[in-house]
Amino acid sequence: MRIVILTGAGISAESGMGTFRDKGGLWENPDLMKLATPEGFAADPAAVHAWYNMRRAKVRSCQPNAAHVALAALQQDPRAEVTLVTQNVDDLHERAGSHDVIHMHGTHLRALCVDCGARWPAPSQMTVDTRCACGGAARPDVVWFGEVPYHMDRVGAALTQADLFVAIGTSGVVYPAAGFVRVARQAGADTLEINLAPSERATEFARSAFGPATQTVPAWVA
Ligand code: BJW
Ligand code: ZN
Repeated sequence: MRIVILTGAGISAESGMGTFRDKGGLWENPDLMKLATPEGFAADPAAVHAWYNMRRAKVRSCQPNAAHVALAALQQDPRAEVTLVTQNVDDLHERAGSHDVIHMHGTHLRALCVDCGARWPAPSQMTVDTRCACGGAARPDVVWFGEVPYHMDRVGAALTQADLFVAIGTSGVVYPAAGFVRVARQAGADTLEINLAPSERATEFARSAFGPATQTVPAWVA
């Protein structure tokens, strides 16, 4: 069975990573248009670096949870052909043992040169003085609003061949990920939403399971 799994901030919530849009989320309703856009970075790179430095430090102190571990186990099941796509920029799937994770919104563990496009492991603290070998300024290698998410060809191909599409812990408000359920359904796949509570996209899924990911994901995989 070909399964495409899309994860969002909710899968890492119980590891202690904040979500973006939940009440009481760790980032306390960050102004994403100032922190997660190329325009916001151009206007105040120090503020953007400070936000990512804080989150980079946070993820280093967090551990993968039972939901990440269950998905890594599913990838080992010879009956399942899993494509694991995450919107998260943390590395908790990898640390739980997953391989070939498609990071469609990049990773804050890597730096990207704004001039030449070179990539290298991000230092724990990036500043406006962090420079590429070419002299260009460094930014986190993440995908901001208005930029094109990574690996969309591979994700699109997997979605059109999927037997099952599962979205876990994502609010379904950010495109193109929010449109994946529709693509999968049109390709004839079964669709399952796993979330704490029904998301914006809830009515577009054939099936759902609501509750904390550390309980619902292992229960689904079992
Ligand atoms: C739990 C839980 C627990 C809690 N257990 N669950 C109309 C149509 C199409 C596009 C657009 C449009 N209007 C505007 C656009 C463009 C824009 C967009 O979508 N804007 C919307 C706001 C409307 N999109 C873009 O610009 C994207 N690029 C693009 O479209 O390019 C064009 C193109 C596409 C494809 C091919 C060719 C061209 C880029 C979007 C980049 C988003 N970047 C960010 C920052 C990344 C770096 C970083 O992390 O800092 O990505 S923003 C932020 O939102 C981050 C996340 O990945 C993303 C999604 O958030 P997520 O994961 O869903 O988190 P939350 O907090 O929203 O939800 C948490 C969920 O967890 C909730 O549902 C909870 O219930 C649940 N939960 N605890 C289970 N314990
Ligand atoms: Zn460079």
